Amino acid sequence: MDKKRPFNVLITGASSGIGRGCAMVFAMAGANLILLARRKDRLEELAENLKREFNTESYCIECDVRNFDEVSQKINEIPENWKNIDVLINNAGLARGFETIQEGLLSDWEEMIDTNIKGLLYVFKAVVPGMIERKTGHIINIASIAGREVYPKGNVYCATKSAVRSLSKSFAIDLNGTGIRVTNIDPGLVETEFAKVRFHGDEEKADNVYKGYQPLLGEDIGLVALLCFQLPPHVNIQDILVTPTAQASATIIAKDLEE
Ligand code: NDP
Ligand code: 8X3
Repeated sequence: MDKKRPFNVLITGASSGIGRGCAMVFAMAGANLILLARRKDRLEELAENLKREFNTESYCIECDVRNFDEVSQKINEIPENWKNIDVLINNAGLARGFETIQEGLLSDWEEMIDTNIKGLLYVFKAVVPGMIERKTGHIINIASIAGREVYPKGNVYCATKSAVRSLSKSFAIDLNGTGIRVTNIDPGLVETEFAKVRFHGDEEKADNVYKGYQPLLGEDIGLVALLCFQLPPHVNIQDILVTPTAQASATIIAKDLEE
């Protein structure tokens, strides 16, 4: 694409962590941002900061991706000058609970399946027809190393991320010939609010996940996403695994926990 033309990037889950990091990196690259999450106050604060720092224009959408009618209505309401979405970063998601499968809570399973799989599909359904019509666009799905490797107590979360990985491949196959690029990014450990959400707000347990090594930051995933987007239009990175240097696999992490 002509990099001088302002480009529009829709980021789901932009109120925190990886989504926020993507917003910062794409703002630095000159994007107009469509920021979507449930916590609109956070989106507006981010938009203000990005306006001040990079003169970025943002359009904030308060939306729960689990509700298709809401997703569809809010995306339809995007003003005309924002409607041509060049990049969709499907990032909103969560792990909830960390129990063996036999001890898991039905409500946690439903929340993960509804957000990580159905929510991603709902946003896809609302955004992608425009890309098909314009014969251009880039869909970047944030899956996880957890979609490649199942680890103890990862069960339903791993299954949802495996589904995202599988959907990324389906998007690529079924959209082949439309001019749309599809990239699946599988991050390893990224220090965000992810662990706090997984442990139902237990800060101590959450902090321990990121102790003793340098985890990735949300912005690191933003940089990877931007790199994929900025390659020439005939080049597509389909699938990428990004880990901290200290992480070799989902469960092998070199930690220095000595005081
Ligand atoms: P955070 O908890 O920091 O951010 C999650 C984001 O998702 C928030 O902006 C949240 O916004 C949004 N979100 C959650 N549920 C909904 C919903 N129902 N509707 C709309 N937005 C929602 O975690 P991360 O940044 O780490 O997670 C982002 C993605 O990255 C997730 O898909 C996660 O699975 C994936 N990931 C994370 C890794 C990590 O180690 N942190 C590694 C690999 C993948 P709000 O609450 O305001 O709605
Ligand atoms: C988040 C990373 O390893 O906690 O997807 O599953 S992990």
